[in-house]
Amino acid sequence: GEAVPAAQKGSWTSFLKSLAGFTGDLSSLTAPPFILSPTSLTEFPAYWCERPELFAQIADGKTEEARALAVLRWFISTLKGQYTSRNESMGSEKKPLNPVLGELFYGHWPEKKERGGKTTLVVEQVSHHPPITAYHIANDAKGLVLNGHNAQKTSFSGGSIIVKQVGHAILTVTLPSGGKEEYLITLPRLRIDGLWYGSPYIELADTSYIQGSNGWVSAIEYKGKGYFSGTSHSFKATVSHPTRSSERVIQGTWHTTSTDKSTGATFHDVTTPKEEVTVTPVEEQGEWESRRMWYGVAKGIREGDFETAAKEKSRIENEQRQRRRDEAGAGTTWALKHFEHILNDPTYERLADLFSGNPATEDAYIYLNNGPSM
Ligand code: 0T9
Repeated sequence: GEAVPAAQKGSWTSFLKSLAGFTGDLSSLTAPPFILSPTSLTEFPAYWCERPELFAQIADGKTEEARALAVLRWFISTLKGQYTSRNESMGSEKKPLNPVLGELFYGHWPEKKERGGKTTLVVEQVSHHPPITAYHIANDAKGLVLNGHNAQKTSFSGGSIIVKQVGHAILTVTLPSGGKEEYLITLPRLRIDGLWYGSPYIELADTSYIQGSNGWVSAIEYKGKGYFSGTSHSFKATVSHPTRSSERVIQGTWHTTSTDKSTGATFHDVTTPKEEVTVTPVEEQGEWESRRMWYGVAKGIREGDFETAAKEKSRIENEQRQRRRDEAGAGTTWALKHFEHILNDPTYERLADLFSGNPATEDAYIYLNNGPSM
């Protein structure tokens, strides 16, 4: 394909061949330089809050229904960033840097009147094999906390990479009355297409759910070209409550706009600019912070100096291997810094039960409330 530099065609073809019949941890496969991204997966949870106003507005909903709709609006509005922003910034989907165990990413969105207060982000890589990323996002002034973790199960089918997202997020809303609402957010399935031509892009598939403790549930169905509206990135969400006879239907494309079918009003609109997370300059970061840790690799990738990038990457990986050997020798294990791993999440269980969510239980990473002051 045209997107593949002539000198890398052979290695791209062998990469695609190694994908066929592959199941497991894709991040560990060696890919040709042109497809490498200088950004680590620990940065991805920032996509949850690049429209901090929409996040803050969840707390302003006066009724349970209004809040459930605000949660859905914020969620849908994150999808463009989560799944198309590499295409916009780098020309196609790219292979992110594979985080090391203990890697950290901190950031915030500054305080503004429209969002009540500042929004903070704490991310930690809590597992390397398989890669698992835990995150905590909070807007304290608004009483909003999003806590979640992410892993992927990948397979290859019909020329595409199929990614099942493992993990979930819980959004907790503390109301001015002191009451508490929780929302369980499950994640869509991904298909990575365009591989043959060396210009991968993501399409979403199947259904994801947002189940509120107040009974409101959104089922979001994703379709690509040729369904609902005939265009890619289409979705149809139904918002319902067990005691209501009618349901609300929202339909549109998640990377542009959607309409509330019951009122005809625009439901979400992400054609306006988003706001990237604010991060401490790399020179002031600690050695476990993502941009500092990967500085040399990222610089090499950005400048086309792949020899330096590869050398720096080997140095980081060897250091990690040595650390694991030392731990094995001393009979110790790596201690997480900001999260505690629990094997069964009672909040997940309670909320998944309300919509027959599958599986019945999941593990989770509980935030230890010890992030840096930002
Ligand atoms: C959570 C998101 C996730 C992470 C990425 C599949 C993928 C790693 C996981 C699911 C975020 O909230 C949303 C967006 C993009 C997802 C990535 C896209 C991708 O390609 C990678 C995988 C591991 C690869 O790097 C595949 C090889 C590559 C050559 C294809 C571009």
